[in-house]
Parts: sequence; structure tokens; C-alpha cells
Amino acid sequence: MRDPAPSISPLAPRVAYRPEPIALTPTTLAAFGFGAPATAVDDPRWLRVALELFGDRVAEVWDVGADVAHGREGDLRWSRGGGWLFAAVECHEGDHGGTEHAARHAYSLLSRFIAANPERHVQRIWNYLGDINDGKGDEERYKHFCTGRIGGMGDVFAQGFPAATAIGHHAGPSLLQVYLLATDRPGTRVENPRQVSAWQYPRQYGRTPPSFARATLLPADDVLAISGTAAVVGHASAHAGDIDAQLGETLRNLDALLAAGGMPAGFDARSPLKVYVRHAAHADAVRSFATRHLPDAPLLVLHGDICRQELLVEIDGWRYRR
Ligand code: 3EB
Repeated sequence: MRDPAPSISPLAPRVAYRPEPIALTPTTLAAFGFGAPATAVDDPRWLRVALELFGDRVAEVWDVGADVAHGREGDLRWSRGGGWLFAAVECHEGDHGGTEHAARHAYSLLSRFIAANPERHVQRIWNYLGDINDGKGDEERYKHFCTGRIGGMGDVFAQGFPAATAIGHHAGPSLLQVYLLATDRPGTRVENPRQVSAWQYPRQYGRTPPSFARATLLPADDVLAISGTAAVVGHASAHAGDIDAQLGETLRNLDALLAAGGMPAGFDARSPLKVYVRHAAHADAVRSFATRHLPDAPLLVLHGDICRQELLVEIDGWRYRR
């Protein structure tokens, strides 16, 4: 006789990069295109992130190996299956009275939706806004975003912040895109011993410190979801103006995060990564760094602004144990 279906948790979503166009299947939780539309896909699980790709047109696909339901509610779209939940909000700052209020709106919608669902443990969240470094000092748009984000987070984030990415796109100042991965069981937050936790950054970085964890170990401990990671040591930006030195420092931070999360060392074929590059002229430097130091990692290179003006590059992604 066959064993009954095991009651252990389903595996984390598998993340893959595939040439566009892609077909969404019944077990696709979410899929992402990048840059200007090539293919129109009318499905709540499909999101076109407003960042241009360097290189061939590739989509990112999350598969949960279980049937997925999906729908839309106003600015929010969602999907769920196998204990995992994807939710995304796209809105326009002009409809909400600016960056801070749009961020508060997006996070309020997401936190209210999450609180009403069994998949209420937010593990990972991505934020893309336009002209992220515009504005001086405390008036920088990223800093307004940070204030609106914490204002909209609500109780579902009170247990601890998820891992996150916040990057500037070049599709105009108005569009805000926020999407997340949540699950029905808690994960484990991981901080980087080389870095001050973001929520403890000193006042010089803004009134509202950024609310994110450096990484989360997803339930079942089989994958580390890695936040946007840059050349930040302690709380300071290192190697201003030097792309190669920032890449080296970023990789030291990533290695330290793997160790802190109890993951095997190194980034191999089980480590899909994304590199966000501020200046198009640095894309080649990123490629040659990756060829030398990350030869086996599936890699997307995207054109995006990092939330501190002096930072030229940031890397995020996943590290699967097996
Ligand atoms: C840093 O280490 C770089 O505001 O959600 C990285 C990842 C950064 C996420 C965020 C910001 C965020 O502070 C910036």
C-alpha cells in the first residue's frame, strides 16, 4: 500500500529564469517580465517589473508544485497554492498625494489582505519606485517611501520585518510596484553580522529607518531569501564611485549572509540572483565580475537605482540548500 500523503510542508517555490514568452501553468504562483512590454499576459499572476534588462529577454517564474488559485481586488492581485501566497499592488503616486501616501496605500492594502488569509507570514517583499534618489536630505523620495511603508505595514509585520528589495526604476516618477511572498508558517529572520540591522540605522539616513531583514530562511529551511545587498559595512556605504570594489564588498556581504543563515557556502546553479546596476556603462563590469566569481549562478542584470546615491550596485536572490 502507498504511504498516505505526507503532512510535511510543501517545498518552497522554485524560482527559474526562462526566455520570454513563457506559459503560466496551473502550478505557477507568479511570473515576472522586465522592462517595456513584449508580450501582454492577462493573468493576475503576471507582473511586468518596470526595470530594463541587460541582455536577452527573460522572465522569472515561481512554481509551487500545487494547484494555484488567483484573483484581483482593485489595485491588488493575488495568487495562492500549496501554502504559499503571492500578492502585488501597482498604483500611481499622483492618485494618493505623493510617494509617502502611495507607499502607505500599497502597504495598507497588502497588510489588510494578508491579515485575512491563512498565509499571513510575509517572507519577502520587493519595492520599485521611480526617481528614488530625487530630493535633498530628508526630502529624498526613498525616505518618503520608508515613512509611508512603515505607516502602512500594520500588525501583520509586527512579528518582524520580511527580507526586502527597494530599487528605483526609470519608468517615470509615478508608478509604485510592490509585491510579496507569504506563507502559512513562520520563517526565520537572518541578519548580517557585517552590517547594522537596517531598522537600527542612525538618524543620518533619514527620519524613518528602512524596515527590512537582511534575509529570511523560508519554512522547511531549504531556501534563503536574500534581500537587496550592497556595499554597506556597519551602516556606512563603502567604496563610493568604485564599481569593482563595491561588487567585491557586496559578495563578502552575501557570503556572510549564507553563513549566518546556515546555508552551504558559495552561489551555484541553486542560486538565482538579480543584479541591479545604476549606470548602464557598468553592465560589462558586472558581467565580468559574475563570470569570475559567480560562474554558475543564474543571473539577471537589471538597470535600476540603488536607494543611496553613492551605491552603484545591489544584488538579491535565493540560495537553495538542494
Ligand atoms: C542597504 O543595505 C541598501 O529599503 O527595503 C537594501 C534592501 C536597501 C532593501 C529597503 C534597502 C532596502 O541599506 C539598501
